[in-house]
Amino acid sequence: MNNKQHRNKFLEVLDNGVNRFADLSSYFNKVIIISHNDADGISCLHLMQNLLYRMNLDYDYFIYNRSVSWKNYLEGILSKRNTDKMAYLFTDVGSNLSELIPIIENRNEMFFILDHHEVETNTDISSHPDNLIFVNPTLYGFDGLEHIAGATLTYMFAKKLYPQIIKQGWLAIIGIAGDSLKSMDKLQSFNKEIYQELLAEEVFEDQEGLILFGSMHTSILNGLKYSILPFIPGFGGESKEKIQTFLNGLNINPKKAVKDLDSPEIEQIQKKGGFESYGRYAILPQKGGLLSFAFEHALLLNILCFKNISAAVSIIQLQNITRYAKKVYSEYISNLAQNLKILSNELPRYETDKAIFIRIRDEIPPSNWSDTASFSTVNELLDPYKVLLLGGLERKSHTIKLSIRCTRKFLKQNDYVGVNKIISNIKRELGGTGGGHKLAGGIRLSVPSYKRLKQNIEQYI
Ligand SMILES: [Mn+2]
Repeated sequence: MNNKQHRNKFLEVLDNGVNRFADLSSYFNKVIIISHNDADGISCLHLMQNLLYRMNLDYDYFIYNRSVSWKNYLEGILSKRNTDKMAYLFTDVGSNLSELIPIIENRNEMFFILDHHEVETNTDISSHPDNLIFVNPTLYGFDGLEHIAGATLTYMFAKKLYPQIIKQGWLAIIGIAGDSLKSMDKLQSFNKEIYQELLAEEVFEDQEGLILFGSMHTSILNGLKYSILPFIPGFGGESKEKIQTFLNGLNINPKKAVKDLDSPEIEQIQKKGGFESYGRYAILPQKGGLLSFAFEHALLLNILCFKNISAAVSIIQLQNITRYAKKVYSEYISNLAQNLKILSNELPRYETDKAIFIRIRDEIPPSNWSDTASFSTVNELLDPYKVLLLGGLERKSHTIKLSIRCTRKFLKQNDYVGVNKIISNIKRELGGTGGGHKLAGGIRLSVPSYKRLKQNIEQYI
């Protein structure tokens, strides 16, 4: 693991993909885009739609949410005509090559896959079918989360075919903000390069200040209460009165917008509040309100992707948020802040050397377990050197549903044995269903299996 980055090799593969697409494009009757159901994926989709429109290509799109196998999913999408005059263009999805190659092999269409998710290990990359162009920077030592978002990759591809796509570069900024979960001064590699390139082109604005992601668009009072990155213990999910008293004590108007705070105020808030959160963030000046803040815009898309996918696909083109989206967003953010507070203060836990079990009864509704687990890990609310297993009894199936999360610190300390590996170890011994990625996944277990897991967790890590 941790390969040296083969930058030139990757750029060569990208160029080759671009050239193949350019050569064949006048021959294609139609291109079908398939993208991921998250902010990054929706940003990729719009970049591609823009590109194909400019190239005068007819196109259609589908969103893949990974709840079904590629075989079942593509059955409903692949055209019966099976003609080489069509192309499929995957963005931010498509690295499950052991599932996809057997399908692609039997087709006449061209398949272009631009993805930044890790490729399943048991696939032989050297023996791709001829009709597959596979561009994935993780094969050349880049990290899909830290170095290159799906939208960064898609933007790089599109720009080589149509340089004026730079005007749509704000879409890449949304993808980067949504996938990296960091302030923009911490970007690395291609994410950083593209960010700086687009900034120089004045496609968006970069600002510096107090970072309260999730609530950058609101007042400092709401910002402290509803910030989810960082989640600030002592403020997050606390009462308005408590936060108001704190701000009044500093002579800061609680209604002052987060973005309007001056340096002395920001310094005071951090010093007296006992936290540090200062950095850079991206603003999309052509949009208003919440949508003008790249992180919040991306988070809204992520939320809508689960609630109402067509609202997600359409809102990215709007200048202002709809009333419906605003309601969905504020409900989500206030629930999450509340749940993170409950998780850090109230829930009993069972800890071993390498794991933390948190059993939820009625404190947090099951639909929120997964995001609560994710953001508690991203914020390191618990020991980052332990894997988190959070969940409880799911009444309808009478099984224990667990969200499993770990940090990069944990991966480094444990020979890169991540959540997906732990889940397959558990399944082999204890049964159950589930899966995931290095940092996040989930499993359903019978109650007796869960008890055994709790007793012997170390042997699965
Ligand atoms: Mn992505």
